[in-house]
Amino acid sequence: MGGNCSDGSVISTEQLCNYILDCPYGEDEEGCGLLGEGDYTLIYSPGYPDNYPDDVNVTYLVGAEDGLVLFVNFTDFSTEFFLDTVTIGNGDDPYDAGSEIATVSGSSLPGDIISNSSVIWIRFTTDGSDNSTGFLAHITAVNPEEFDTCYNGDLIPPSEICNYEWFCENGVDELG
Ligand SMILES: [Ca+2]
Ligand SMILES: [Ca+2]
Ligand SMILES: [Ca+2]
Repeated sequence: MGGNCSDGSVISTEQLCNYILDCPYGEDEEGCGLLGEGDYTLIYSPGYPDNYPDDVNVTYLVGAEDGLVLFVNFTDFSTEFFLDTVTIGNGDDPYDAGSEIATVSGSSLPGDIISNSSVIWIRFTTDGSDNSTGFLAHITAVNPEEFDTCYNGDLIPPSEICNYEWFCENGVDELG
């Protein structure tokens, strides 16, 4: 390793396995330790808890052991609505639009999210003006068998059960 990317660009040792894709092809996050059941990591916007800069385009990658999924709980969230966004997806390819789970922005705390794969990507992009404090997320590796599911198989975060809002397409999370 030594901090060099395959295209010749140089990164510091702190940038290896820090959950942030620093090399152009993300090889600095390959072969890193995976979260075991109950393990968690914190992901936060650049500069947090100070304001993030303009023109951010950063991608985070978090992996858990096989068979586990990732529970994303935002504990702080403030971005410029619609223009500075956080997108979360299943797997390790942020350019695969079909893998997207959710895109969030604005000043209210997003609901909890559970992936349906053992790896997730999170991309944070901001435009050229107006910023805020960004986000702090706790990402925990969990056993999918501990959660109820929608009819389509999506796992239901406990906070979405009987909270008077439909999480599942057909509102099964609000039954009973
Ligand atoms: Ca990195
Ligand atoms: Ca902005
Ligand atoms: Ca609900």
